[in-house]
Amino acid sequence: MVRRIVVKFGGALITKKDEQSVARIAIIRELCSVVRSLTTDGVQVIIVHGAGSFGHLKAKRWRLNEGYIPNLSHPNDSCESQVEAVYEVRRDMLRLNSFVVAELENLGLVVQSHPPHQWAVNLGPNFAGSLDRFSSTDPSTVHVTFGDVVDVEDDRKFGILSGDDVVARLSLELPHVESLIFAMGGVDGLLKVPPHLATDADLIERWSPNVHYEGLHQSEIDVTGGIGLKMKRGHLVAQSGIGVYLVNGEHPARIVALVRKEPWRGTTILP
Ligand code: IP8
Repeated sequence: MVRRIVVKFGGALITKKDEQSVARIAIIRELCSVVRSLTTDGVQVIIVHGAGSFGHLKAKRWRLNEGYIPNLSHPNDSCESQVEAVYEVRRDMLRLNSFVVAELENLGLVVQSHPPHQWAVNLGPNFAGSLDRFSSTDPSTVHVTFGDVVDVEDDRKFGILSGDDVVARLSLELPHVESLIFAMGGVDGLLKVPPHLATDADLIERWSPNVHYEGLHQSEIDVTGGIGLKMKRGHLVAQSGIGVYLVNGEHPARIVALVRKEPWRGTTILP
C-alpha cells in the first residue's frame, strides 16, 4: 500500500527570518534525517519549503506580491527594477532549495526538485500547472518544491505563489496523501496568543474555525499570508479527510512520532 505525506518546512524554521538569505543548515539537516527515517518506514515524503529571508525581504522591497508596477525603483539596491528582483528572488530560492536537496542526497535519498516558476502559473490554491511531475510514489524518491515567484497570466505579469497554496493542491490532488504536516519555527503549533506572550498552556491542540486565536502576521516582512493563510489552507485540506497538523520543527522527533501514531505535541486541524 502506498503511503504518502506532504511536509511544509516553514521559512521561519529553515532560514534566519530577518537576515537576508541565511539558511539554518543544522535544522535543515535534522529535518532531512527525519525524512529519511520516514522513508525507511515505507512512507513517501513530499517536501514543500517556504522562503523565509531568501524570498520575503526582497519580494517585499520590490512589491512583487502586487505584480508589475511600472517605473518602481530603489536607488542603491542590488537590482535596478522589479524584473531584476523577480530574477534574483528566483535565483535565491533555487539556492535555498539546493541546501535542502544536498542534505537529502547526503543521506542517500533520490531527490526530484520541482521549482514552481518552471511549471506553475497564477496564484492561490487554484494555481495552474500539471502535478504529473509528482507522480512517482517510490518512498526512496523525495519530491521537493517551494514557494516561488511565478508568472501570472494577466496585467500583473508575476506574483508570489506561497508554499501554503502549493501544499494544498498537492495534498488534495495527488492520490494516497494521508497527512499534511506544517513544521514551524519557534512555536509548538497554533497558539492562543502571539508567540512572544505565550506559555506552554497556550497551545491549541485541536483547532477548527470556531476556535479563537490571535495570530501575529509580520506584514512588514512577509509577502504571503502568515499563520492565517496556513490555517485556511490547512482547513481546506482537512475537510477532504486528510490529517492536517502543525508541529514545532525544532523538535523534529515530533514529526516521526506523529507519523508513527505515537504521542506528539502540536495542533490538529479538524475538518
Ligand atoms: O514562504 C513565499 O512562500 P512561503 C515565496 O511558503 C516567496 O509563503 C518567494 C516569497
